[in-house]
Parts: sequence; C-alpha cells; structure tokens
Amino acid sequence: MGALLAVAKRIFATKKLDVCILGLDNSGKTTILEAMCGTLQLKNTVPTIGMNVKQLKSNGVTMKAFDLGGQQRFRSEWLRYAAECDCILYVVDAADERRLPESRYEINRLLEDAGFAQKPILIVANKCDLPHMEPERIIQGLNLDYITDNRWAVVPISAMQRTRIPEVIKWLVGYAHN
Ligand SMILES: Nc1nc2c(ncn2[C@@H]2O[C@H](COP(=O)(O)OP(=O)(O)OP(=O)(O)O)[C@@H](O)[C@H]2O)c(=O)[nH]1
Ligand SMILES: [Mg+2]
Repeated sequence: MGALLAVAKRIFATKKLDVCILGLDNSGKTTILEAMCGTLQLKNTVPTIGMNVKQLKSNGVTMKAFDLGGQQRFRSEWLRYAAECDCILYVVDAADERRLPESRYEINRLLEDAGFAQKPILIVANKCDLPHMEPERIIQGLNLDYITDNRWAVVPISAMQRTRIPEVIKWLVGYAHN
C-alpha cells in the first residue's frame, strides 16, 4: 500500500517553475503571456504599469509567469524579480532593428548582475509575422555569443499569431523543479 501511494504521489506530483518575462516596452511581453495562457484576445494590449502575474499548467508543471513593465521607469525593478525566478524569457521586437542597441544595453546589464548568474535565458524574437531581423542578427546585435555562464537560445515567434508558443513553453518547463 505504501509503495502504491509513493508511486501515485510521484505520478500526480506537480513540478514548479517561476519565469520572469523581460524586454523593452512594446516588445510584446504581455501578448506572449496571454498567448501562453491561451487567453489572447484580438483587442490591443495596454502598456503594463507594474506587472502582470499568471499561472499556467503544462506537462505536470505549474508555471508562474511574471510579466514586468518594460518602460524605462520600471526597468530598475527587473533585477529584483529576475533574481527570484528560475529562468528568464527575454523578449525582443524582431521587427524594430532601431531599438536593438537599447535592448542590448538592458540584457547586458542583467547578465552582469550576480543574481543572474547561471539562470537559463530564452530570447524570443517576437513579431515574426512582420518584416523582421533573423536570429543571427539578434545574436550579434545583443552580443549573445559572449554569454558563458547561462544556458540560452533564440526562438523566432509571433505571439499575435501564436507561432511557436508551444516550443517556448517546452523550453521553459525543462527547468522546472520539485
Ligand atoms: N505584429 C505583431 N504585433 C505584436 C506581436 N506581439 C505583440 N504585438 C503588438 O505589440 C504591441 C505591444 O505589445 P505588448 O504585449 O503590450 O508589449 P509589452 O512588451 O508588454 O509592453 P510594456 O507592457 O509596455 O512593457 C501591441 O500593439 C501588440 O498587439 C506580434 O507577434 N506581432
Ligand atoms: Mg506589457
């Protein structure tokens, strides 16, 4: 009976994962959060003041996602939340090459912080339904080749069209824990 209970506990136990969604204002963080939770609506999002928090379940993992405001005045808060999360989803507007240097400045600021050491980072190149930069351009523009301590990857997506959202979730839940 005891052994049976232990097996049942193992089968039904849910793993956990806290994810921090960061990136410049207008990059599409809130749209991605809604797409991941299956609650994306056709109406436009509004700029996030403070943050949104949502929970979703996938493959026995309960993921809590913190979508922080990307406007300049909120960015000082990023590190505080990022340090508490298991992994980071960093969103780049792949259709806006003009703001790539600003995005590079912000991701490098995060990577240089000790609280960030070794946290896995998934960089999503969002808005790929529009004319957009290729992942190689984003890797070069954000200086990602110099990342040594963190697991990272770049995935082109369109949150609006829900393209490759399951791939994003799959990558993230790989870092869930008991
Ligand atoms: N074409 C296109 N537009 C998108 C996509 N994702 C988001 N958008 C649009 O980009 C704008 C900004 O999206 P948000 O999700 O609010 O951006 P955010 O990063 O949360 O912005 P802040 O909350 O200000 O930090 C909105 O008009 C969205 O509809 C996408 O995949 N394709
Ligand atoms: Mg937002």
